Amino acid sequence: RSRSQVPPRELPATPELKKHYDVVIIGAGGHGLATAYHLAKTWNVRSIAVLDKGYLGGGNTARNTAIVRANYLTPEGVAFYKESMELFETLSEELDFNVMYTRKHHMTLAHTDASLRTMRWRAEVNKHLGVESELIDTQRVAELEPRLHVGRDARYPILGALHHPVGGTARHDAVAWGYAIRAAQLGVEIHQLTDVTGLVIEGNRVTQVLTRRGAVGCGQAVQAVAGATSAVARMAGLRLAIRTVPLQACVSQPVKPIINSVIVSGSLHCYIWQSQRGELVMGGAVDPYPLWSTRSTLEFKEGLMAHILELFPFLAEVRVMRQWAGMADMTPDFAPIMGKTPLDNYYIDAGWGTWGFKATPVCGKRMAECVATDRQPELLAPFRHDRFSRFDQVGEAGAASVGS
Ligand code: PYC
Repeated sequence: RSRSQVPPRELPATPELKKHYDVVIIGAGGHGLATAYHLAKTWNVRSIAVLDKGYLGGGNTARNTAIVRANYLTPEGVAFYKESMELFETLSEELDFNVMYTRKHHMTLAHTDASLRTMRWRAEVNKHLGVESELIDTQRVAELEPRLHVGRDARYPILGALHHPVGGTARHDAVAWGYAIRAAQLGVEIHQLTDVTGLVIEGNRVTQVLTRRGAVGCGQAVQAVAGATSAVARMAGLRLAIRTVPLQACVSQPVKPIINSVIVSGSLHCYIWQSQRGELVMGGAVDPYPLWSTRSTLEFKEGLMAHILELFPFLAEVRVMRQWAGMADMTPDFAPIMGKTPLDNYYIDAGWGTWGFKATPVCGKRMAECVATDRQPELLAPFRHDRFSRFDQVGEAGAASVGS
């Protein structure tokens, strides 16, 4: 196609903040932007403002490690992430913006009989719901990832793995920018550096969103602020079953292609994959204490590397280039909190712990449906905020990668 046909890749200039919008979305991360895009595109809502205290895609969207997969444990979780993976497959075409979605073999290693059992369980649930997953033995693991140390002399020898051949990665910033640019072209206003300081509630409705740039009236409001969920929910008078803890990660200096797949070890609390630039992307479990901080620690790096080197001893000379942390809003059942709330016109997209990025497309699509129809979509029904008081939890802990 000719240069004049290339769609815009920049955000249009931001207009003045208006006094009222049909929908105000708090949080210009991937989820908020995807919701705005689908509200505008699918449901023809054109008066939408997305507000963010920082810059777009600058919170947890910028801090995750870009892995996408659907190999969850519960039927509810698998169905949800399956739809997200399907949307990822065509997202670059949908947005006419290259989100660098790349399929990679995803292997969750089992080092104990107990984890082999969980992997088999996940594989069976996955297959039943049409998600490609299977339990494989050590020899097959070695064929797929020849440089992985699979010897019996390892401290925790690898007994097998849950193999998810359709897992992958996508460029997290590109996902946020793609949704933002296309939403803005449809008339969505994205107001960065616009902290929300309070909500005015009249009757059972949020009527105004207070920002440091003034009050904004709203027909409906959505919060999608991973990491700050509890603070914003409190403005709406909601107390959620969420505990916020840092989740750290790091990348190495770039090296030539040496690792093909995404490798996760729940027992060793680590995961690793290699980016298109050659950097090794690595992370571990959440920090063992609640904290609102995105600082990263030496303790994390030392602990993580000890485990990474058990899997790939030859990486000992590779240098870590940078490290960081995001804020993980952990729920007791390791599943999100989504959809309608006790307020008539307030909707929530939260509880993203260590599993939020891969849900971005499905959240956008289904949260937009929820807001536009004012009904909880079937796919989101299991994730209602009040499931904890109804003893109806989703129980996804066995599939939360290394999140616990
Ligand atoms: O759920 O795949 C995952 C994941 C990897 C790192 C953090 N979460």
